[in-house]
Amino acid sequence: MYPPSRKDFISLTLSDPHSHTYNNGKHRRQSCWRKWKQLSRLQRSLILFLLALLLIFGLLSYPSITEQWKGLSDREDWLELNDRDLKPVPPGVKPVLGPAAGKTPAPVAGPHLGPAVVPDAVVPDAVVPGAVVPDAVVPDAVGPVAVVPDALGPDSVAELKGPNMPILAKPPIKKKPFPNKRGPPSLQKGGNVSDTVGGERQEQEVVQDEGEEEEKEKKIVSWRGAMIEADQATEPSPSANEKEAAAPPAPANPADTVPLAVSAGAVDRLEAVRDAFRHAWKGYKDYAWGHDELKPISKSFGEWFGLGLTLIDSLDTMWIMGLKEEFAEAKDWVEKELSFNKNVDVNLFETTIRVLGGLLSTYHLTGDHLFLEKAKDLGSRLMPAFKTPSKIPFSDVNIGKGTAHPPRWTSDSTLAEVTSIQLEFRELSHLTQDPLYQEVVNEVMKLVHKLPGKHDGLVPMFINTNSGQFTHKGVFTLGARADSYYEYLLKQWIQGGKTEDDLLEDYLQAIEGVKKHLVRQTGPSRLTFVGELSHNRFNAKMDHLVCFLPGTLALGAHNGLPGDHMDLAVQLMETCHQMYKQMETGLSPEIAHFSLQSSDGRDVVVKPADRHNLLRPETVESLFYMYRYTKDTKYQDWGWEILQSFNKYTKVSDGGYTSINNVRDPVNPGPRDKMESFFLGETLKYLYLLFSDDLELLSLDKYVFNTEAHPLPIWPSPPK
Ligand code: DMJ
Repeated sequence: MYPPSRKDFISLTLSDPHSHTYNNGKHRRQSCWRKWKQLSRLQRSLILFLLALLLIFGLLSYPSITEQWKGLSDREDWLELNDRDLKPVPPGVKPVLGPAAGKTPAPVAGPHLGPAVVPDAVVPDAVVPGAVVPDAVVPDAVGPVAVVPDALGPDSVAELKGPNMPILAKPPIKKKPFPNKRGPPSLQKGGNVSDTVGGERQEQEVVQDEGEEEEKEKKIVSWRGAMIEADQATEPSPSANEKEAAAPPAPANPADTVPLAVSAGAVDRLEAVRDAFRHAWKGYKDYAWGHDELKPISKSFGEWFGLGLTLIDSLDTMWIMGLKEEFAEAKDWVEKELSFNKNVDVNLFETTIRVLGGLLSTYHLTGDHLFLEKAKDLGSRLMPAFKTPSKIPFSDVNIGKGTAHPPRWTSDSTLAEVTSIQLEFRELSHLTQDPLYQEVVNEVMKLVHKLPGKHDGLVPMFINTNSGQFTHKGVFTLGARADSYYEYLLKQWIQGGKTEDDLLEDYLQAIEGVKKHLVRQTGPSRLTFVGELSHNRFNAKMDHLVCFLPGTLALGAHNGLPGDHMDLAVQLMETCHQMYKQMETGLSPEIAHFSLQSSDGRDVVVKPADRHNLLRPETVESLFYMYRYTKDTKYQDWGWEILQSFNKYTKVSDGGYTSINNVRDPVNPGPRDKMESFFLGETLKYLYLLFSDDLELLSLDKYVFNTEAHPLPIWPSPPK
């Protein structure tokens, strides 16, 4: 795309200017031979010598080239890892990908990563201002974005065929490094061993059998086709699995019975969510079984930790939805295939909220000790993360070796990561009677509670594992890297029976800080939003991630906290709804910017690099809380619109849903070929709970949801 400014090679043309007239291979060979013979002996010797030199040089440089490739793939690992919410930003030149700031970098990034230019004012110390970094790793305070390459590359972007007819080009054919794992666990012998070794994440991808590949080549997948199918699927399905529409499987522990909501007005929407789940599950089962994530467009999978993330994240959702058969086959995989005894580096936070949280909640819902045993095994393997000078845990743990370390580029941990593992570890102590789990995470909260550097209860985004001090001070957000700190302050307080005053104090102070420094209204329509503060400069931008806040505020108000928290929740809920409604696809962008001047035409402005949607749950999560507490059916209607948009623009015809590149382009939303595990673990679960009118279906007075939507029991209050 950007040609080199100077040629770094010299071309030597030996051919006859008329040689293009030879189109016969034999003639060409003869001609070459003739030319060779015409050369003098000296010339021939020189050429042979040069060729020999080239060969030797090639052989000698082979190891270093492979090293470079390894380095490159490490960097891809790093980039892919950073396509997550809460990864630390590497220091110095690490994020520089391209030849120059502002230009499209070499295509080393994973499929989701577009580059962005980091402006000086908002960059944490670790990032070189002006460097080109992938959008997913740009701290949330980062502003304008330079270039976003299409996620799937030029070969796979949708192209227009006929008037307004978007067609998905055939996904690139990939090498087939592993036999395809399809279907139920009986076909999966040995299929779950992660290839992640020594802390390096190696993304694995497979495609289906070659025969099927040929078939696929013939078939052009129509995006419009997927949308049509999806439209039909959002209609209440008359054939929808009636046998499963009854009660969920009876829990082993009758005390944990979860009744299925079937009230008349809600049943069709509930069934539509179950249909969506089944469709997502079908894709996962067919093309990614036992692996971390489905790549629904290429019909392959992505591996992050090699722990069957999607499967485990989905367990309690299936139980809640009463999907017995799906649950049974997933349980079988957990029993026979899931092993934590593997040499793999996992992220402490992600593994805790998705895997440990998923296992614990499934244990509570089912009473099946299999899940508790797995949770105990995993919990004990995560403990080495806490062996740091400061007791602030490292971000990464090798669960096979029992070693832990920070990311390669820093000794910092992300604040939200170290303060959003508490619900799960505390629950593990409760269940095992081993106080150690609770002690290590409570220690983190105690340290953060007393730490200087907060701004009216708002916390910086990083904390150092050596010093235990905040770093990169001065940037305050409720979005990525800080979000679930606030969520877990309240939820730990609720989990513990509302007895831990420090948690409540920190939460109340933080919400005051949010109101004072971060809450503003847009000029045109007075929409209330939560912006960011960067070294005292207000930035009118809000991550979709912040849409957890209305739900959390409502939860607090329901638990006796000030009524104005609920008022703010109502206003923010409206804004999150508008972030969907004002987009052409009806789906929210990853980040919204808000207009402060009333003369500005629109309230919500989306920058090119922020137009993607990763199937995130935060808005439907908050809609669930808002509906539970207000009974205002508009919240259900808003959720219903969102489900329909997911079905229209993200549903992939052969199974699964995909994150998309552009919520503003309904003709070509640009599939990204990834279904995040939280779509099944959170998004669909919260939609299901939102449409249910049964207040006893995971009562909010009995359960507290972890940040990955896994319900954990609220402990009984100790006698006073
Ligand atoms: C989930 O993994 C969790 O909800 C986390 O707290 C935030 N990011 C994703 C969903 O967006």
